[in-house]
Amino acid sequence: MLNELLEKRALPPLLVSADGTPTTAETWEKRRRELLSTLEEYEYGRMPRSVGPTTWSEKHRERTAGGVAVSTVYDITFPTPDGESFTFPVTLSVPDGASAENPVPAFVYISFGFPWYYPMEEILDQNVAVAEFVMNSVAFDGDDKWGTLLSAHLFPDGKRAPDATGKIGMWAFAASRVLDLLLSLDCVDKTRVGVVGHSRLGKTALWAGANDERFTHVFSNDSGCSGAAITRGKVGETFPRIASVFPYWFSEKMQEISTDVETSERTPFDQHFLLAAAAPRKLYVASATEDEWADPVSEYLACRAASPAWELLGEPGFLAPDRLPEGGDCFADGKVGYHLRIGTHFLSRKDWNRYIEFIKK
Ligand code: GTR
Repeated sequence: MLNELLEKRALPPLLVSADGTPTTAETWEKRRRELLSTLEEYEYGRMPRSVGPTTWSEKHRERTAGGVAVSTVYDITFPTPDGESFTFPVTLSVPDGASAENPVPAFVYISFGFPWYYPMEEILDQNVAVAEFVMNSVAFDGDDKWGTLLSAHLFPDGKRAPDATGKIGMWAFAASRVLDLLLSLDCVDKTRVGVVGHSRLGKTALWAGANDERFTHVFSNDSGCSGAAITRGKVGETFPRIASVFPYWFSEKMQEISTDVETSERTPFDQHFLLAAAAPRKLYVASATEDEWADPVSEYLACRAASPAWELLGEPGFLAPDRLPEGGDCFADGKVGYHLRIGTHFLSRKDWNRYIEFIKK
């Protein structure tokens, strides 16, 4: 059934190189680079490049979550291409008992700053650490004419080249700078370091995880259009709509392929490229039954369409039955996990609990 549904979507082939040669396990890394470069070219823009090492300084430390954890606020600083540097805050919360002898899994949580998406005590109680940073402290989520925060350092003259990064790429780049910090800490289990985000920040988590292979786990919560959902045949939000309402999330060039739905469905890529770029690491996609704007069916089908990348490498990809998901379903036995939560567009404790289960597996 799923193969028939996917055939109707007529997706561009995942495992055939631009020059027409079929991808093998040996050429996967080359193909992965191609997938990333196609996504950069048409959708998110070129990822910012590191021009020097990330540094950090501790600003504040306190016991949190009723005394079961310690939260530390760091200022993270990295050099920028204009010869200056950029600094943003991150709050790292580590459960008591985490140490070099007893390292814990950790999430880089790209956040809106809304407390209702972050049931901190419940998460920390499960013995995982979270490093939260807020999108608006890195790149303003709106049309700032590229004049504020990180944008001002990447585009000092206020002009953005057509293939340059949008805000999603800037937030994703910042997630990697937070990862620089996490990887320096003995109390973090380096084999379990995930990136997680909801909605526009779920798209961001996917893009961060696709680019930075040091993330061992990638979590997309209700990311929908230009996130986990296949674009061809998608219901709810479309490329023309998202590109006109949120042009600053993407590259300038994305406008060219988003003039109308037909054009956006004739591109040489679809979102299964984004999911597959996480292979052979672990990927998790979550949807919610009432989130039609994101389109749970298209998110689910994308997992199925990306799965051959894992299979090519001899890994179990997406292990799910040959049917569409029902509310409450969770398929997380392979390296690609998925669940369909009953409810609306939200990052809930139920989502977090599944992610924690998956990262601990
Ligand atoms: C919506 C947007 C979605 C999604 C969401 C969010 O307005 O259309 O793509 O990202 O915002 O981030 O909450």
